[in-house]
Amino acid sequence: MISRRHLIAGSAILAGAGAVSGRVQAAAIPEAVTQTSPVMQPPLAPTSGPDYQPVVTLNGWTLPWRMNGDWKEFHLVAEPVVREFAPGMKAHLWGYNGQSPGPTLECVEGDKVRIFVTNKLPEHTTVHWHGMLVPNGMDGIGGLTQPHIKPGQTFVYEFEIRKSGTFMYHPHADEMVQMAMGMMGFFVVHPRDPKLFRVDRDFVFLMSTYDIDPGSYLPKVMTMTDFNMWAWNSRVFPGIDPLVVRHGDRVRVRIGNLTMTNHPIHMHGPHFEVTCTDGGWIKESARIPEVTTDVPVGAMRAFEFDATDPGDWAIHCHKSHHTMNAMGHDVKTFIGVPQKDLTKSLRKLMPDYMPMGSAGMAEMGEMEMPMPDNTLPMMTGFGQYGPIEMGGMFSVVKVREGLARDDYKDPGPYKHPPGTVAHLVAGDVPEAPRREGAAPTRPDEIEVNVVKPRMNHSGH
Ligand SMILES: [Cu+2]
Repeated sequence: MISRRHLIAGSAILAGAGAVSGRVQAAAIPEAVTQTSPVMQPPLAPTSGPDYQPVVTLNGWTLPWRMNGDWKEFHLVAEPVVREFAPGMKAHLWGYNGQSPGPTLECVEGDKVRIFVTNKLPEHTTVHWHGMLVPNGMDGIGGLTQPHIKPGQTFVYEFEIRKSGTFMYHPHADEMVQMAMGMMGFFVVHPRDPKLFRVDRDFVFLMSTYDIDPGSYLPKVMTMTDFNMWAWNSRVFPGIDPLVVRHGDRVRVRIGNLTMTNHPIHMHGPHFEVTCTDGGWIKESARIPEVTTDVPVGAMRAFEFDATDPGDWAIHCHKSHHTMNAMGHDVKTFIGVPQKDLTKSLRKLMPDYMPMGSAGMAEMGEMEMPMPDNTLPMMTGFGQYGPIEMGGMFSVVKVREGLARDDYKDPGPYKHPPGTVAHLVAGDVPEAPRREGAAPTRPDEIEVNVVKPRMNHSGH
């Protein structure tokens, strides 16, 4: 679904496939490649310069470039886009080159890059290269380091890349609105030495949050804390790609956080080490083994692991509200409340009132709730054993034997070896023996004693 916006006669060379030379091409703006499908595109292997293992952007893609002399040229277009968050729900966002987030930019330490930015938004914008060491005038702060890019204008940023690592790009103009609308992307810089920090698979995704009322299409840009769509690359579970990994691979996951709260990312299965922040690579002797890493606001964390154990390993934000979707955030807690009579009286006031959650909320995972159009259920997704009861920031690391080096296709559910799955046992549960004088444990046995504070008048 790549379309070519405006082909420039004779210079339509993509993906660094060859050098463009001559004065005419040097002055021309390269074509802007667009991608509108939320399907993960294959990694873009380098065709010139030092070798590297290209990254894979979950539900996204890497922007092709062209070589112009020894400059690597990219063209970003800031524009309104339609993004599908998961099948059944689309949002009207702002992004780059057809999508939110924008395409991943990939370079090598020492590259000279020239990035054209065309503004097709209804208001001005800029691009800031978050974490990158650039000349001050290339830092992209509207008003402070450059004039704003007005609608219809194209600006160019030029700098030499001084340091490898993982960076981000986003506007520094009307930031609250433009980032709430989904404007952001990844900028990955590989080390010049191909052997340094080499991995077999390298995944990237950005975290973003939106407040989109059920049944509507537009994020509420004034929202500061109470978001209802917790997204990875502007997708929510079950719309987020699995991280497909070959058994034995060394794997890196790079996660950027451009939301307004921190996200403790927890991965089941193999333990990992955080190996890189926006500020650079962490020395091996300073790495700490983890199963959860907090990704602070306005920061990036990259972690690495060896895919030692085959299986379907969950990866998710550990703030449990962040693994839920929009519908149902206002549901009241009714655990333990018999709702029959309550429902009768509430229905007099609200004919559509639906009792939920007397025994917890799990029933919502299976429920076919009547919902407005363009709305996802609060918890959803089915696995091979039943409803997964998740949403938002949740995906699966799928470690499999015998995959091809470059195979990222969803292999389907993991086939557990016989006898290795938790299972039902037959028989009655014996009553636990009660010790003499033991404290009551069942709610109906607990007596509430009100103890009045003892007043000590004696000394006064
Ligand atoms: Cu979170």
